[in-house]
Amino acid sequence: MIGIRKADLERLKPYGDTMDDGKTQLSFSLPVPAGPEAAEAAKRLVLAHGFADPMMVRMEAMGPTMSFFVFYGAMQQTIDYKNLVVPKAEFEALDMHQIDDLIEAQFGRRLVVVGACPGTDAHTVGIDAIMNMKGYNGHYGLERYKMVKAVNMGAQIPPEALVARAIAENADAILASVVVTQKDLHITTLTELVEVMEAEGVRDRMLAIVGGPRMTYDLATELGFDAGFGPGSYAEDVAAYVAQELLRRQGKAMPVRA
Ligand code: B12
Repeated sequence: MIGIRKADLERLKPYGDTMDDGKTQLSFSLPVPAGPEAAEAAKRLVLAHGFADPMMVRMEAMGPTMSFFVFYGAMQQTIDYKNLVVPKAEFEALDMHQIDDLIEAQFGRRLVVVGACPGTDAHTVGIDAIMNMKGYNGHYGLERYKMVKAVNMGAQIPPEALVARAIAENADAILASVVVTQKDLHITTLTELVEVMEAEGVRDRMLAIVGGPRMTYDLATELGFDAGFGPGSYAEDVAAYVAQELLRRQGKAMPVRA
């Protein structure tokens, strides 16, 4: 068991095998042949980045003109973890049964969510992980929830079609999944989605939520969404958020659980 003191949290740095050793693994390639000069250049680059005690643990030739390195070094910078403030979706974590019970007790009806990969994005695995019955990584998807009606429109859905379906279903929330971020394509698509919601007069009527591997809460809210979910999120995260956020908007507090 690692003893963490308050002072450690104010000056947090990576942990290798002892507190505060700062040990970090770095890997990179250089566009020069592997050899003593490449190794020295790599070491100096690691030092120049402020890592102490650079140790090369691997140098591999990647063809005649490229070299690949793995280094260990001791990071000198620290972060004040104790006073870190990170904007994020605020909700109490609940499991599927607790969420179903909460919805049944507080809303007395199924909540409706309509999801899709908007625009040209063809990556369905993320939205399926959240919505499909079988879910992902041992976490059931929204289709499995007794008190959620989950409509998954799939990939490459124009924002207009997604909003039209959400209106037709009288949805409580729109769930968008964006994976491709090349040339900021996701920004264009998500901005369009919010604009369509506003043009249809439904932006205030339903939650707008976006997820994806490069999505953050900050970026999502900056683009006009209510919340953003990144890698490692599961159906219960978004379902707990949706139910609790809708309750908050009705001026109701999250009931204290026994
Ligand atoms: C599978 C895959 C494909 C498949 C997709 C098949 C399918 N039906 O989905 C195919 C082959 C079609 C494909 C195509 C392309 N791909 Co691709 N693909 C991948 C790959 C290997 C895996 C993606 C994946 O399935 N991840 C698993 C899921 C579960 O993770 P996830 O999406 O992050 O979802 C989780 C969270 O983000 C979150 N989440 C996601 N969505 C949502 C939504 C909500 C509401 C919430 C709450 C949470 C949430 O919850 C999920 C579970 O925790 C990645 C590389 C990689 N290893 O990640 C490249 C990758 C995503 N692809 C990439 C690219 C470039 C493309 C193409 C443009 C390639 C090309 N030149 O044609 C095309 C794009 C086609 C298009 N129009 O979109 C790039 C994207 C780079 C970028 N940043 O823009 C990647 C990163 C590969 C790379 N390193 O270059 N791809």
